[in-house]
Amino acid sequence: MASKQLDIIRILNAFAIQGDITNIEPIASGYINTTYKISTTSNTFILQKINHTIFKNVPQLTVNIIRITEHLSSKANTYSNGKNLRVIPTKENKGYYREEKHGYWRMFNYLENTKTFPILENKIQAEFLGKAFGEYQKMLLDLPKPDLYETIPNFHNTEVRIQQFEKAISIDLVNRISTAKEEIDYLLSSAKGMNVIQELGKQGKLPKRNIHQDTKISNILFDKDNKTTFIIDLDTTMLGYLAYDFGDAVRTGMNTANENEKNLNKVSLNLSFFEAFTQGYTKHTKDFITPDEIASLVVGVKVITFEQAIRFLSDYLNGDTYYKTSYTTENLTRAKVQIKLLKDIEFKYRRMEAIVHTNFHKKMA
Ligand code: GN1
Ligand code: MG
Repeated sequence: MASKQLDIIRILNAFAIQGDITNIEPIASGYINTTYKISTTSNTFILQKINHTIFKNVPQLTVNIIRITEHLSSKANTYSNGKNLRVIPTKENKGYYREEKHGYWRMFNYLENTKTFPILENKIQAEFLGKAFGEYQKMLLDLPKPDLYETIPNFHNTEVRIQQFEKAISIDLVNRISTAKEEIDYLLSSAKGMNVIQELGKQGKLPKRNIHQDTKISNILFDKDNKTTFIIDLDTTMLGYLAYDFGDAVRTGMNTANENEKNLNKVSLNLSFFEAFTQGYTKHTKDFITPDEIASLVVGVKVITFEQAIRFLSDYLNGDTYYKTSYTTENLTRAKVQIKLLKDIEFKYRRMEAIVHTNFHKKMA
C-alpha cells in the first residue's frame, strides 16, 4: 500500500468510526482543503486535511463548525430531506485531530447520492440554489450568541483585498507582471467604488448577519431530483453582509462557463438562471431582508466578481501560494474568466436590478 494511504489509515484510526476501511478516494474539488471519501465496511465518510496556513486557528474553526451544524440540525431544513452535515468526533471526543507530521484533520458524514455541478444545467437548479442559500441565511438568524469566530480576518473586505493586490503588483515576486499587464490595468482602473458594501456597512445601512461567505456552486450538493440540496464547506460562515452570499452564488452559478475556462467566449452571465435564482432566494429572505439590503444584492454580484478577479490575480503574482493550481498560468486564466464575467455583469446590470426589484416587490406586497 502506498505510504500516503498508510498515513491516512493511521489518521483515520484516531476517529470514532466503525468497520474496516475498504476504500480511500481523493475528491479534487475545492481550492483550499484536501478532501477524501472514505468507505468502511459499515459506512462512508469525508476526511479533510484542513489548510492550516489559511485557517490559522483550528480549535476556533471547529467550535464554529460544531455550533453551526448542530444549530442547523435542530431546524426543519426544507431541502435536505432530513439529512444533515455532522462532525465525526475523534476517539478523544474532539472535532479535529492534530498529527505532528501531517497537520490538522477532521471528518464528516458523507451525503450519499449527491453531486456538484461546475456549471448549472437548468433553471430548477438555479432556483433551488437561491432557495438553499436564502434558507441557510434565515436559519442562522437565531444562532445563539456569542458571535461566530472570524476564521479568516477581512475575508470579504474589498479595501483590504485591493491593498493586497497592489502589494502583489509592487513586489512582483515571481516576475509575472509583464504576462498580466492588461488584466492588472483593467482591475486597477475598476477598483474605484468597489468598497461600497463595506462603506454601507460602516454607515450602519447594512446589518452584519451570519452568512456562508463561500457560496460557490461546488459548495452545494444536489440530489438527483435537482431539488434536494446540501450546503457544505462551512469554514467561513461568520458575520458579513447578505450581498456577499448572493453575489458569490451568482458569480459561480450563473456563469455559463466554469472558473478555469480558457475560451473566454464561453463566459457570460445567464440572465434567465439569474431570474430563477433570485426567485428562490427571495422566498426565504423576504421576511427579514431590509430595503437597503435588497438594494445591495446586485452590487454584491459586481463586488464579489471583482474581488475574486483580484484574488486570483494576486495569487498568480505571488507565485500561486493560496489556491491549488494544476498549471502555472491557471490563476491568470481564472482571473481572465472573472474579468470577462465582470464586464458582462456591468452590461446586464440594469436588467439584474430590475429582476431583483420585481421579485421582492411582488413577494413583499
Ligand atoms: C475557495 O475552498 P473553495 O474552493 O470552496 C475560496 C473562496 C473562493 C473560491 C474560488 C477559504 O473556495 O473564497 O471564492 O475558492 N475559499 C477560501 O473558487 O479562500
Ligand atoms: Mg472553501
